[in-house]
Amino acid sequence: MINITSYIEDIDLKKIAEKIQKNVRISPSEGLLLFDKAELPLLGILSGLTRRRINGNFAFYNRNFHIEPTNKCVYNCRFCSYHKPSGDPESWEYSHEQMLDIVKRFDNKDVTEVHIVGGVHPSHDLFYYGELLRKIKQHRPSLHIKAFSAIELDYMISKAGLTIEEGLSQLKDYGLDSIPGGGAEIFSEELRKNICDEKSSSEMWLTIHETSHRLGIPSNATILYGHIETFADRIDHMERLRTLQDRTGGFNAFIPLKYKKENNSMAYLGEVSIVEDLRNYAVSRIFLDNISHIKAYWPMIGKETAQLSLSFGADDLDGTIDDTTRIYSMAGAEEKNPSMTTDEIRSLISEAGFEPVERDSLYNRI
Ligand code: V47
Ligand code: SF4
Repeated sequence: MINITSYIEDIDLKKIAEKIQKNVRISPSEGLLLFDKAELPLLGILSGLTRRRINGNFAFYNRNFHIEPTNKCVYNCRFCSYHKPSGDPESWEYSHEQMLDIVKRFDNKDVTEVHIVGGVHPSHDLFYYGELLRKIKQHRPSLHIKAFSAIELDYMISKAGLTIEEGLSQLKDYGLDSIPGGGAEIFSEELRKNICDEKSSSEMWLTIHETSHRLGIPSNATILYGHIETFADRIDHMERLRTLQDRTGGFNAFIPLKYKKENNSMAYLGEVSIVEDLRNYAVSRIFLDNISHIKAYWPMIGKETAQLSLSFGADDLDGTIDDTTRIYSMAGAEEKNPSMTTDEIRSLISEAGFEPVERDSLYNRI
């Protein structure tokens, strides 16, 4: 095997590379150094080592669709292009029947998962959403329901007058199988005050995920990057996730979400480059040594960057989607009507030199 460290001149980077080669965890300050100093090719090699150790040459995808129950939201995050106040002509709100109709459109298709995330509706509580889950499970018991960001959960559970533990355990009984990673944004309390002051705190986000893991409900984690955060803020965010994962082991995947600038009030910031996206995937893969999967969410970054990300630590492209999400197209994402056939997603992966593997929501091979 080539000793890659002999090619690295910077003494600090050389030490970090040696650690990664030996499968030794890197510290937050070493993670920061990678962000500050490591060039893209080196990050590709180092993240490739970790990626191969955890996921071999496999790249995963699933067959899924989304339901976005409403874009009405009690909050007003500065980066969000999606939410609208009640009464706005662009706002929507589906009834249970309309959402079941979306589920029924997939009756003859081999989908395995429905992803349900929307705005925080002022008048819907846990019992309203619990009934929705019950109806979906009654219609198609085998469909895995991954639903509700921690922000939606916090609101619907407190509106129902329950504790987080009671609420999550009731939702599990209604049919909740796992929780998506949204709402994490960036954990720095100072930045949260600036970009999403009203929504649940970082501490609450982490408590909800920790409680769900303890109740046997796995979840994902996200980071919103490429806005006003520093590299140190990204590392702080990942360190809080890594510490929680050491305690529970309940996170399935980490999903870096790139800030997109259309139709929101932070557009003046612009967007980071594809090089920055790839560097971010790579450092995430190396730093989060205890989260098995790094997801490149293709409707957000586009098919080509998602394909490239497989060589920078990502091992999961999420799913076929079938044109059922608007969150990113409203924020100016590459994919306006995101949809991929299984053949397309598989050849995207093979073309990049990886082996496509269809997975279920818990990353079992199908
Ligand atoms: O929390 C909102 C983000 C998230 C913008 O768990 C934006 O499998 C970029 O969490 N630019 C919701 N991002 C989506 C989400 C998600 C997506 C795919 C898969 C999974 C999963 C979870 O979308 C929000 C927020 O961080 N977001 N506005 C924007 N302008
Ligand atoms: Fe509401 Fe979520 Fe948009 Fe924030 S990001 S305004 S919580 S829909």
